[in-house]
Amino acid sequence: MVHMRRALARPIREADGHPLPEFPAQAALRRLEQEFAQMLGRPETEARTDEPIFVTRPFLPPLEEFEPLLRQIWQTRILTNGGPFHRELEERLRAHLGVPHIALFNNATTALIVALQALGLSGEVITTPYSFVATSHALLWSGLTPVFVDIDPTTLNLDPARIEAAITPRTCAILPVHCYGRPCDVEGIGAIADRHGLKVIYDAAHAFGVRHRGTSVLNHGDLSVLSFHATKVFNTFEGGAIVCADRAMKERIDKLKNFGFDDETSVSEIGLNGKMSELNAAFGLVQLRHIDTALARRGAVDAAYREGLRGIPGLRCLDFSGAGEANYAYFPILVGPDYPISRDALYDALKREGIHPRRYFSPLISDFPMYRGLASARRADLPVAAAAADAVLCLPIYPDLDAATVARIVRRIAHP
Ligand code: T4K
Repeated sequence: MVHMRRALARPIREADGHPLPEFPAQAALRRLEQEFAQMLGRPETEARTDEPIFVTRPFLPPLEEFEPLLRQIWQTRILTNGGPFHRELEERLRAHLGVPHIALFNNATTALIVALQALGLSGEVITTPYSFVATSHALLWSGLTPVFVDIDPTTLNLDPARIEAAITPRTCAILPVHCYGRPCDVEGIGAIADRHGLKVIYDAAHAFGVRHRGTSVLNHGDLSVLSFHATKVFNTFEGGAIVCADRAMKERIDKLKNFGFDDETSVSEIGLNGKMSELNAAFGLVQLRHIDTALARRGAVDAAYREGLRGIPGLRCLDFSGAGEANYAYFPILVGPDYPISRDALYDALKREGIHPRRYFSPLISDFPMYRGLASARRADLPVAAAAADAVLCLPIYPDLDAATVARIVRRIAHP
C-alpha cells in the first residue's frame, strides 16, 4: 500500500519527461486504494509494470483453505458422480443465489446443450449474434437453427422490439444472453414468449449474482445457464450450472447430464456426461466463502474506471445504472469516431504496454463460417451488433487489480 500511495503521489510523466495534466481520477483512485487497504487488511505492493495485465485473472482462495477438502477427497475416494461436495455446493449456491433449483455441470457449454434438450426443442431459436460463440454452438450441437436478431444499443442485449418480426411457425424458443452480466429486458422477452408460446433459455454465463428488481436475474425464463469457467466472477476452474424452477425439471436435467440413466440398468434418453467433479465442487465451496469480497473489489475497480474515463471524448462506458445489482464481470468501453485513434489502434497501443484488453465480442457469432450462410446472419440486418463489435474493448477487471494499475490503464486511454 505504501508503494502504491507513493506511485499515486508522484507527478505523472511521459517517457520524454514532459509532465501530463493532473490525472482526473486521482481522488477516486485514492478512495479505491483505501477501500483495497480495508478489504485486504494487508500491505499491497506497487503495480508491477513488467508483468502482463490480462483482461482477467482468476480469483483464488488461500490454498490452506482448499487443502482440508482435498484430504477429504483422498480419504473417501469419491471423485465424481454427484458426491458430497457436489450436493453441498448445489445447496449452498441455491441459497446464495436465491433460486429454486440448481444442477451443476462441468461447463456452461454442456449445460446449454442439456438445457435445450431438457425442453424438447426443435426448429428455430431466436438469439443474439453479440456473444461468445458457445451460445450459438449449443444450438447447432442440438440440431436447432439459430435466428439472429439485432441488439439494443444501450444494453447490447437482444432487442425485444425486434424479436416478433423474426418469429416464424418453426420458432420454438428464445436464447438471449445477459451480456457482460447486464440483465436483458426480461419482462419484454417474457411477454413475447408468453404471447407466442415460446420457451426462454437465458445464457447467464456472465450473470452470477446479478439481481434485477429485488430477485436473482436467474429466476426469469424457463432455464438459466451459468458458467463457472476460470475467467468468470465465480469460478470452479471449469464448471457451469442450470437454474430451474421445479424439482421435476431438476431431476430431468440430472438424468440428462448422467447419460440418461433412470436407474442402474435403464437408460431412457440420449444423455451425455455433464457432471461436475468433486474436485471442482470442493473448490467452489471454498470460493463461495470469498465471493462477497471478490465482488466488492471488482465494484471498486469498476467505479475507478468510470470516474477516470468520464469525459474522454469518443469513449462510452456501458451503463449499468438502473440495471439492478451488478457483478462487475466485465468492463466494456465503446470506442467511437470522436476518439483520437481507432479501437484497434488503442488495442494495439495497450498491448505494447503489456495491457491486454479483449474485443469481446468481435467478430460477431454470425460472422463465423458455420453461421455466415444463414439468412439472419447478414451484417446489414444487424447494424447495432456490428457497430458494437467494431467499437468494443473489454478492459482488465478482476479482484486483485490494484489501484496503481487501474490508474496506469486509464492514463494510457486518456493519452493514447
Ligand atoms: N456463453 C457465454 C456468453 C460465454 O461468454 C461463455 C464463455 C459460454 C457461454 C461458455 O462457457 P464455458 O463452457 O466456458 O463454461 C474465455 C472463456 O474461455 C470462456 O469461458 C468465456 N465465455 C469467454 C468470454 O472467454 P477466451 O478464449 O477469450 O479465454 P482466454 O483463455 O483467452 O482467457 C482470457 C484471459 O484470462 C487470458 O488472457 C488470461 C486470463 N486467464 C485465463 C484462463 C483460462 C487466466 O489468467 N487463467 C486462466 O486459467 O475465452
